[in-house]
Amino acid sequence: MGKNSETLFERAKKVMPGGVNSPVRAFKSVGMTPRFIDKACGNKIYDIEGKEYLDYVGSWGPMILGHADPKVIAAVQKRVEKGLSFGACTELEVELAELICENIPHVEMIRMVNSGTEAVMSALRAARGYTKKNKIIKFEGCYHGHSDAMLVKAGSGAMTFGDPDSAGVTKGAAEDTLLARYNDLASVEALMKENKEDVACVIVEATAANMGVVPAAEGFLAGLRALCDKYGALLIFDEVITGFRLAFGGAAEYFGVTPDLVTYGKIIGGGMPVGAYGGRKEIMECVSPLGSVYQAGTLSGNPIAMTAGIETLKQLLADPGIYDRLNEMGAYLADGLRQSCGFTVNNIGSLACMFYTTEPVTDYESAQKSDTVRFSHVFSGLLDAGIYVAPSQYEAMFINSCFTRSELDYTIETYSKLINGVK
Ligand code: KE4
Repeated sequence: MGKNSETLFERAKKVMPGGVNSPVRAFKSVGMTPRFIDKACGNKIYDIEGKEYLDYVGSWGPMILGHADPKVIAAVQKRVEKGLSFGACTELEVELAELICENIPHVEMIRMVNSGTEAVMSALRAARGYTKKNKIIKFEGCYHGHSDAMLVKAGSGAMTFGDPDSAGVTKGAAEDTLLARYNDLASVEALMKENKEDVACVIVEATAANMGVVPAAEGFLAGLRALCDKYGALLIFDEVITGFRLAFGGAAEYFGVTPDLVTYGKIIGGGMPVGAYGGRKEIMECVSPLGSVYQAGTLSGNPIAMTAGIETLKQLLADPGIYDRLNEMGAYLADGLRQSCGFTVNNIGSLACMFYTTEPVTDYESAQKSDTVRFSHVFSGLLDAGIYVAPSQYEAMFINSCFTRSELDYTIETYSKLINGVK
């Protein structure tokens, strides 16, 4: 019998928890068998049976240039001939760090790691080490990877599976994590007043994209900046999704608000495992071996991953118009879906998300008003029509630079048929 997603998934479930290496991929919230992907090119992915899909996941954000970008592939192919990993210093990690520090003013120094989770975990440790304070403020529905302190009312998969607090996270690991409401500055100030001067930092997705897409409201980020200055806390922008996507300088550039620290992932690696954290020099200088905040990684700064990241960021820097094009496509798709389907569609830049509610969605609570059963029906119909979106309501649609207007129109028409047809 030929290989197909069903047989592969049965094999996978025998040897990996839930048959996957990351929960959201299991298609559990839509009650379907996940598609096993064989290859991808541009904005298309192909499953193991050769079916083609328009890809609005793009590996959850990294593939802003499209899959298998020829220049990225060529650079990686050339580099692998020199060896895969040395566990030693290389010129490539310096080049990627310089590319970022020279083009993003608020990143004076940066440390490469291997995932967004590691970037966030390390940035929080640096913030606590630098400020000598303990409490962290995060926002309900925001997801910052799976380090213990962040798995409290997290978004993304945690929200999808309805277990906002993960098993295995001890009370001690979570008790210094304080929860505020997204887009609600009063909820932040209340926590800061309650915890006196013990708040090390506020960490925020500068546009939430793990409870579906929920842009920062007017003045929200500037308000966080002011509160952090008032109470002596650091402001951390988690730009794992928004970094190099909303603008080269990410949400910080897009909104014009300067964080003290920033975390990156996804696009910085061009599809290879890379995360990073960086920011003000005086803070980053507290990181080992210079300072007392320990953090390390065998494959951090891996030469192949650095190569993919360098080539990706170089193309973004060489084509600043890409952001206008991406943002225009995002707005076009969102307007088309809004007008033809009548549901709430949030959009910022090349991120979009339809919620199956007609109410505004501005935070964790309102995001949960979406009819996820309706979501599942439409998801299944989209897949049949060759359109691959995230298998969860609480994710984003990612548009990459390879999309065409006619593909966006096809997507809008398909959504409209599925929704208007299923009324
Ligand atoms: P990773 O450890 O998955 O590289 O990054 C964690 C992370 C941190 N911060 C933000 C804002 C993120 O969105 C993420 C990870 N994003 C999810 C998608 N919502 C990754 C997909 C998955 O978990 O499989």
